[in-house]
Amino acid sequence: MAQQFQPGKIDGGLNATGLRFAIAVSRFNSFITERLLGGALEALERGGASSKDVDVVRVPGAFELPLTAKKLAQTGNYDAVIAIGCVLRGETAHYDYVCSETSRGLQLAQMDTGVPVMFCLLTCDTLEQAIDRAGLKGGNKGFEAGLGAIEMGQLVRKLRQATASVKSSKGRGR
Ligand code: INI
Repeated sequence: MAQQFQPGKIDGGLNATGLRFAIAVSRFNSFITERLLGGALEALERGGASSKDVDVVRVPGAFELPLTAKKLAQTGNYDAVIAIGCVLRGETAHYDYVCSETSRGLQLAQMDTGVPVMFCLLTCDTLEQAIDRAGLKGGNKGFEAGLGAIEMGQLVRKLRQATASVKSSKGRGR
């Protein structure tokens, strides 16, 4: 019985050929963010993306990532946007404001535009924690974000095609 039950499957896969990407990178804590950028670029290249289909935009700090990601998504030129930043806890509440507004803004950017925005924002208590996640013990979160951008870029393309074909079949029925 279970063998007969075969639901339809829509997934993105990890082939970046023909997809276009924008990467917004914060200059704040660039020691970390440049390593995350390297990881993201490696994932896109390994996936088969062409360098002419990838644009890198630098911004002052994490707080500037949401507006930049939204503007990039609104151009209609990209299948996915990757936002890269690193916030390190200091002695004041500044960290909390930057973390919460950046994450909220990045989610809004993808929900408002329908373009996937990868959340590659390290929010760490110490520099050591950040280093671990930028290519050491914890892997490279930029690489993971690159893979996520490929999968979501492909998935959204497929979902768009599925929506278009449902609309056109409804149109024929009228
Ligand atoms: N920006 C960061 O990307 N990381 C930080 O750790 C950080 N801290 O700690 O202050 C930070 N602040 C700058 C902020 O993102 C804005 O660029 C700035 O406030 C100007 O709007």
